[in-house]
Amino acid sequence: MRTQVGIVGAGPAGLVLAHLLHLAGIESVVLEDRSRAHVEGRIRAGVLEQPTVDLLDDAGVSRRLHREGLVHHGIEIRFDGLRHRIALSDLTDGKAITIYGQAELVKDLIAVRLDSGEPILFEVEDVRLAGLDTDDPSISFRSAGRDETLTCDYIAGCDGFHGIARPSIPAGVLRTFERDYPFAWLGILAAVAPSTDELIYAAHDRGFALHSLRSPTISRLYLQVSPDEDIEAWPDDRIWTELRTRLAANDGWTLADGPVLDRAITPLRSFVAEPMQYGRLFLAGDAAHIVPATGAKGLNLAVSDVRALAEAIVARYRTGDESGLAGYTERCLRRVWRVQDFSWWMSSMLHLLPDGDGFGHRLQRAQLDWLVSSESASRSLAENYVGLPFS
Ligand code: FAS
Ligand code: PHB
Repeated sequence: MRTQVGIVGAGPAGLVLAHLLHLAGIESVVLEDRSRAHVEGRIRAGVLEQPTVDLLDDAGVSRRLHREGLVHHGIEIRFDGLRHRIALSDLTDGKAITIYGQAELVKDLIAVRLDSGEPILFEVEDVRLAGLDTDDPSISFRSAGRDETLTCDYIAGCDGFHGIARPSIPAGVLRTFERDYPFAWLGILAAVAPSTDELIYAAHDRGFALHSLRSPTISRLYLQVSPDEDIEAWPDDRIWTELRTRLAANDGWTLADGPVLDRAITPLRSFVAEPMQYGRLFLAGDAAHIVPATGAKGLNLAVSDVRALAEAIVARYRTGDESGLAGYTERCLRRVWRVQDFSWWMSSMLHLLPDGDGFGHRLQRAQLDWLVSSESASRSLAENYVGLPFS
């Protein structure tokens, strides 16, 4: 098999990249090791930044997103029983976020890929990369019981944090940066109408809680738990009781509960691998970096990476200009580290942290008080939350 760009992974990064290259007339093959049903069924992110929605509009894959997505113009920060709205759109000249489950976006992108007739192979096995520092890199894998080799000009490692692309880079090349947070998120999807029109981020003495949503009948909520928490220790009624406590407001607001459709505990971490490339291999999305979900950035950062990668690859094929490929890491890292800083700040401000003498807790309250009382502080959050313009 031969193609121009071999793409490992059919998550948001791989699928958006494949579509952007297709629109530019560049061939690619997408290799995914899970089944289509599994990939389309993974419950993960839910918030799309304005630049992400704009890119999906330009790429012609946003019709269902606009039909079913929920446009939000603000978020709420809740602490000490008080409710504070951050007016995102008022503070950012009309930018907004769109609530649209990652699983729905992946379904749309897979459908577009299949309609294009371009190859996407599911349930491939034993994917290995070779020749990354040559002009003829290749991907070997097994598909339908047959050993295959895909030769290509470039390889995009879009296979997530646990994929094989990043580990394929020889030892000593990468420098990695990591922070493991002393907490995780217990996330649920529940068949109950959301008790709020906009996201609620709550800082509580028992821990952080987040009320998000997916549709007028489906709610998405999260609880801060310890990193080694056992999900079996959290039956539905305990989850709802804890959410009710942490999200409580002093104006009589109530939280409706309902059947839990999906539940999972996700550790929170910050991770960056530099450089995001080696020879003809380019890393994008979670393969290169992880951010704590507090800032709702993981999926959006994956999209911004592949926008830059697609632009660089298209320039190379159209004009022979390889500067975009050479500058890929530097261009992506500017946004990666801005998003890391924002996500770390949101996480550190809102979560209950180990704090011997209460100094840290008082700093958190001072940050929250400043955030909700200063327009410039609120604007700073709003600009980062709706998504900074692509470079
Ligand atoms: P992905 O991990 O989405 O996709 C990688 C793909 O590569 C997967 O389909 C995988 O099956 C495939 N793959 C892996 N190894 C392979 C191999 N060897 N060969 C072929 N294919 C291979 N972000 C938010 O903004 N908000 C959230 O609430 C949020 N919640 C999350 C919950 C969980 C449990 C996880 C793990 C992540 C969450 N994220 C969240 C972050 C998440 O949305 C990622 O940022 C986003 O999926 C990144 O997309 P990709 O880089 O495409 O990686
Ligand atoms: C979600 O809806 O899944 C979501 C929203 C905001 C976050 C993280 C996750 O910060």
